[in-house]
Amino acid sequence: MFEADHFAARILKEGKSGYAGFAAARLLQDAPEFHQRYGAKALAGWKDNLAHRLEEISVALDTGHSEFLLADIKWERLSFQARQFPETDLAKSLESLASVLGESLPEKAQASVLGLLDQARKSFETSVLPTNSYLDPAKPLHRHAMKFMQTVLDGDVRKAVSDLQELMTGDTGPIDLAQGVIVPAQKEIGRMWHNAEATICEEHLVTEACLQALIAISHSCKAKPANGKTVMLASVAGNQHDLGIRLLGLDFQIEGWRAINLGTDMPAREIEAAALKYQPELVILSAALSVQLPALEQAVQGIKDALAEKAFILIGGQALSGLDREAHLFGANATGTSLEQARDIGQRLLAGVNPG
Ligand code: B12
Repeated sequence: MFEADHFAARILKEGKSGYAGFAAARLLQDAPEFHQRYGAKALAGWKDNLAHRLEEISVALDTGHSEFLLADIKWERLSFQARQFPETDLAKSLESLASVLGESLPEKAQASVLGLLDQARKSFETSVLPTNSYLDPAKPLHRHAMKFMQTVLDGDVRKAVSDLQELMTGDTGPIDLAQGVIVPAQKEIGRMWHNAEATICEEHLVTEACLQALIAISHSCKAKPANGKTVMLASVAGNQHDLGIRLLGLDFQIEGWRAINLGTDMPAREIEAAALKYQPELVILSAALSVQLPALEQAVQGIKDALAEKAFILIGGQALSGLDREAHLFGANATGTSLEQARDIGQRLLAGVNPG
């Protein structure tokens, strides 16, 4: 953690398109081989890439946390490796960015921005290795995940889903099945796509089948009688990931909660309107990437405006890992990154204990 610099964060956020355009143009001028390597869209592609990077740097400066930025760069280095593009191209792009920002940022904002970029460039000194498979053939449920993926990729989604439903017995409940089979299959196909071991189509097929499987078990499993409480869930604006909130929603439904799942990419004002309509006791907001943290903050504010202190606001998701000890981040009542944390808060709310 380092000292946040909100001034520099704002300048980068508002100027990202211009800075990224200049830096991409300089990059292609200094490294003409990029034209051949990245084709006709080289300039536009690198401009988008650098604009995204500036957004990440801006969030890092706002929160005082650089780990997301470094994790995202690592993620991109692995993508480059897998697709046989030189990782050094990414390092060069950061150099162009640093040189443009060094010339154009107000002096007051320079030290923190250039310091972060320097840290990012130094991260290339440590090599990165592709992630190993999430699936361990020694684990029975993982073997089912492998079979599920194979059946889907063979083109029989109905069979893949019904085979999975048959595994639901007294010992293996819907959440065990989701956590033991569906989530590992989803993570594995994501990893395979990232490592260029699966195509985009294969990734989309399995991702869709995972969602269908979760929906199918949601409708066929038993739930406790209604407990009169409502939980509302949403992935904040910009967040396209929804398996996590679907899984949390299912866990609450099984416990007898009414679960209102607003789904992905939900703007703060829509979340606010839904909060007024459904009057939830608990709101769960999810963010997957650091660049979604400003949207998360806005959504928390919107719910507080709508419901004052009436709803308990729990924020989480992968974007919060590392920040989950900051319980009241963005004005929320609690921060968490796991299903178990959300479940625990739900149980305490049901018992009339303030979990905050
Ligand atoms: C599937 C997937 C996608 C799918 C999502 C489809 C869908 N309908 O959900 C698609 C293809 C759309 C996608 C897109 C992208 N993705 Co993606 N994706 C994944 C993947 C492979 C699986 C996600 C998943 O479903 N996991 C299973 C669920 C159950 O886990 P979960 O979402 O984390 O939720 C759990 C917990 O986090 C927690 N939780 C979640 N929300 C909340 C909220 C609260 C309050 C609490 C308490 C807990 C909680 O509970 C859940 C239960 O365990 C992950 C890799 C991974 N290992 O997770 C990457 C991953 C999340 N994606 C990533 C990236 C980078 C992207 C893209 C930028 C890729 C790209 N270049 O296009 C885009 C960005 C899209 C966007 N704007 O949001 C990165 C994020 C890294 C980071 N933190 O910065 C990951 C981690 C991959 C990686 N290894 O780096 N992705």
